[in-house]
Amino acid sequence: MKTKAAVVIEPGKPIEIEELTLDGPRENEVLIQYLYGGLCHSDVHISIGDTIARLPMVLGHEGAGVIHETGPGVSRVKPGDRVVCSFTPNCGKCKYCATGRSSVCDMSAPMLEGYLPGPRFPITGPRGDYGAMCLLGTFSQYGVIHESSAIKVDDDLPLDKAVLVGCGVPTGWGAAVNTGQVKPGDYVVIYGIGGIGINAVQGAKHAGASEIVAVDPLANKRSKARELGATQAFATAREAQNFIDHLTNGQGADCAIITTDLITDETVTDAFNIIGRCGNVVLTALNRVDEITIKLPSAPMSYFRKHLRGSLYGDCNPAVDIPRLLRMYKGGQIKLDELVTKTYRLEDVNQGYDDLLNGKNIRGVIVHEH
Ligand code: CXF
Ligand code: ZN
Repeated sequence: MKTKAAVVIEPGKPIEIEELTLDGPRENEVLIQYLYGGLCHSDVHISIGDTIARLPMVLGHEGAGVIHETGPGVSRVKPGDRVVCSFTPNCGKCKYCATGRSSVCDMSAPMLEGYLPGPRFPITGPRGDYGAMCLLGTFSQYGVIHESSAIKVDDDLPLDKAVLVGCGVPTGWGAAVNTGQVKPGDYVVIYGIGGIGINAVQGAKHAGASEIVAVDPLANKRSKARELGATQAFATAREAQNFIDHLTNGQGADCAIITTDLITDETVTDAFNIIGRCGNVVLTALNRVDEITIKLPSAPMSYFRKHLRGSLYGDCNPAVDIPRLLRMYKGGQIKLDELVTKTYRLEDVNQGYDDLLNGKNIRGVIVHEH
């Protein structure tokens, strides 16, 4: 069948809309009609060239839609099911899935090459085989994905909001709750209030933090952070450091979460200095894999038992945590409606990313036309 999709052909060039050909679902694969795709920063990293991926690639790793067809052997979903996509498949059998760490499932290794197990590329077009971001490619009207990338959700959920639980919400929420191990009464500092940082605010609030300090140079981001649970919001790391020093009598924060688009060694140093003994610094940003972004003195790590922790998908297990977060949304324990700043047509994907890069959006969402 044919599908219209947003594709990165060459880094540094605008994202292009192309009509591509989609093969039918094979063993353990499903055909999904995407209804919504979230504009997460990780996709634009590829089009800019900050992240090296196999090209051409259909972008989009936050998606929600309806299952249209299932291949042989599929048991997790059936035609007609409404699903939110997980940006990592979870095979359930590898060492990591079997030990509750399915965000790093073996099957997710080719996220940036974008092929299904095989290797197999169900999307083809004028430039040959097309990869699909995170084995999804949600900036396409249709996709063929592994059944474990599709998480069935309740029929009454608004998918235009639930789509954000595919990446941004668990990545931020889990960075505080899981990776940062925030506890009731803790002092937490969050650097960068975008699609991830705002959900780290929500996670820290959920975990019962007493003080949630948001750091972002943009006033609109600081005000959104306050709206969703930040107790303080500063434009600079220096102001946050002064506040925490004063508040804790120099003892430092319990957790610092870095959710800026790209990490600089300056921000890592700020975060390292703001935490106290046994504190956690959580890193979610995605720089180029070979770039050195951490320059720290090691002795204070030992003396003061400080931890630096990398976090992927907020260390969540998507198959259980996507439904969990959606239950919490229904129960009013986590906000989604307030996260969406603007919706876009697929053809306006470059505008959506310009708005993101210019700091206008907390979250933008593509609404597919069918
Ligand atoms: C990323 C993780 C690395 C591959 C692309 C998606 N996660 C969040 O945006
Ligand atoms: Zn993402």
